Amino acid sequence: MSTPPVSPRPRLWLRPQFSLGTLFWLMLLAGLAALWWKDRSRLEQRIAKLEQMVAPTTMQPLWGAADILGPPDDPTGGAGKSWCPARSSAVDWVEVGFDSSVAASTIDLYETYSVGCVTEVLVIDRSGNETSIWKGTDPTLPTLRTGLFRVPVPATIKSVQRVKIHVDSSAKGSWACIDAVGLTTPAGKTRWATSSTASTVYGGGSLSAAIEQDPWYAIW
Ligand SMILES: [Ca+2]
Repeated sequence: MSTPPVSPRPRLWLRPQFSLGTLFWLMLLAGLAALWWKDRSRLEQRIAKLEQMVAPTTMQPLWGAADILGPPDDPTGGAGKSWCPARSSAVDWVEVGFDSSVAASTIDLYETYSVGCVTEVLVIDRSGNETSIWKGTDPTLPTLRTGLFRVPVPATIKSVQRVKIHVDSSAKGSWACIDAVGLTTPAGKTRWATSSTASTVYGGGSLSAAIEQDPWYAIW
């Protein structure tokens, strides 16, 4: 009489089995780990906030060369988001550049703090030649501490990419600051300055600034 074949016994590691008790403990451990992680993240956020309150490390410099770049962002004239010369009663200048030449009909000067201090506006071509397009007594009237001076661009100037602005605050006795400089086309489109160099800067910061352009491969 022959012995019946014995079927192969399945390997235990292929069939993991957990009791309900084991599953319960595993779920409890996972829940506790999630709660610990969430609580730790909140604690880190609170510590970072407290550190920032006690010793701010991300404070933005104010009144610098960079503060004349881009669209206006100093609506009160006292927020520090304007280029400001070092001295309150002095003659100074600031030069701004744009990404490309613009067939502008006006150069828009967003003056702040001591409004009405512009004495001359010049356009600089690619060879560095300066052409004065306005000179005189700044007619801009302040609204609180802001004022917009639209300087007409003569028809002889076909395009603008660099502008130099002279200010004199001697008669006002207070800082002649500029929030932004725009080039507005006859169609009403405005481009904003992307680089600047100044004679002096309030607070001893850098005399020049530029908005970094994204490299061509950034679009990918
Ligand atoms: Ca500004």
